[in-house]
Amino acid sequence: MASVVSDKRGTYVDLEGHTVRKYDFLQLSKIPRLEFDDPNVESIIANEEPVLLVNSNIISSALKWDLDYLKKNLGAGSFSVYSSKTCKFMYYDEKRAKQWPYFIPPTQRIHMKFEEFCSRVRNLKASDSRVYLQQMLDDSVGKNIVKDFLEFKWQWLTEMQRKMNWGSLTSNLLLIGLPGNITPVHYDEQQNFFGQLTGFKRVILFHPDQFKCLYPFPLYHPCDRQSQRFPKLKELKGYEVIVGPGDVLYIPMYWWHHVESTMNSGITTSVNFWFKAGPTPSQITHPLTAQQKVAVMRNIERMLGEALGDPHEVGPLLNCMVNGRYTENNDENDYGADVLS
Ligand SMILES: O=C(O)CCC(=O)C(=O)O
Repeated sequence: MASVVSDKRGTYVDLEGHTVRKYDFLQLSKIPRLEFDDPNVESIIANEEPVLLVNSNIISSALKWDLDYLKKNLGAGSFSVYSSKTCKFMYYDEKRAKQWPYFIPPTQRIHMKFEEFCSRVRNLKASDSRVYLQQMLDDSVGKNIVKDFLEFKWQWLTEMQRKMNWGSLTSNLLLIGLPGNITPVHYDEQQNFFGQLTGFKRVILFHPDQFKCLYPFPLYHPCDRQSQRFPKLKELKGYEVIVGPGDVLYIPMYWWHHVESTMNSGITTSVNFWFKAGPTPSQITHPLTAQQKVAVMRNIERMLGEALGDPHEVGPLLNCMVNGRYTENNDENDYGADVLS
């Protein structure tokens, strides 16, 4: 039986030597851990299933990216740092937030020099807001960082991109977090190779077919793609994995993921590789995959928003269309048509 500890922020258990949040109500299986050159890797990625790649050297040139090295080499630019009163750092779209007058931003984005971020991290008191640096890497970084970046295993990455028929690499997000920081469950519309550089993270993933249990915010909401409530938590079936320095986790597009920095491995540094989806296949086969169904739902919401001219009208119109016509318990044995006949 794993030992359990609690503090003001939550209850934790031991998972393979890592102290993580206790979520024992979730049914979680393990993600496969494979050598990056294992012959099964390609077919798993082609099937859009998550896999942890170990011993790959894909990001080994950046394993030295701890706070001291980054402080010396990251450059004098300004960095995006999110501040939160809790451990949770839920993403939201700042532009959309302006159109939702009652929306309370879950975090605040501030800009600071890397030196200031380091001093915030090193002097953080338990009562302070927590911080999470999340910055797209760009060409403002120092020359040693550029050198490390160029030494990533680009040949393998671009070969995978070509074989999977993905679109272009859109960005590399650098994430530097404190023990216990949580990125709550959400999905992205891009393919992701998520590389871990320092410290350990626990990643919980759910297949896109779990959409109905995760209740995402509407498309036009600032928290689009984030889960808003969990009434069906006990029905959820997911996967989990611990990622450590040098590991690369493939997070397929539309797969839900919760990411948590473990409590006992210090500062976590990660860098991801986001790729655009490939083109829609010319031949559609039925039944559609769960991923394709999520894309269809998003397109319907988008079209309605454009047709109605006001994103706030999408929900009422969808409800009006569905309620009593397509609700789950309204099958053909349950018409009750005789009431009015
Ligand atoms: O590492 C994290 O906290 C979140 C990363 C993430 O959600 C992503 O790369 O898509």
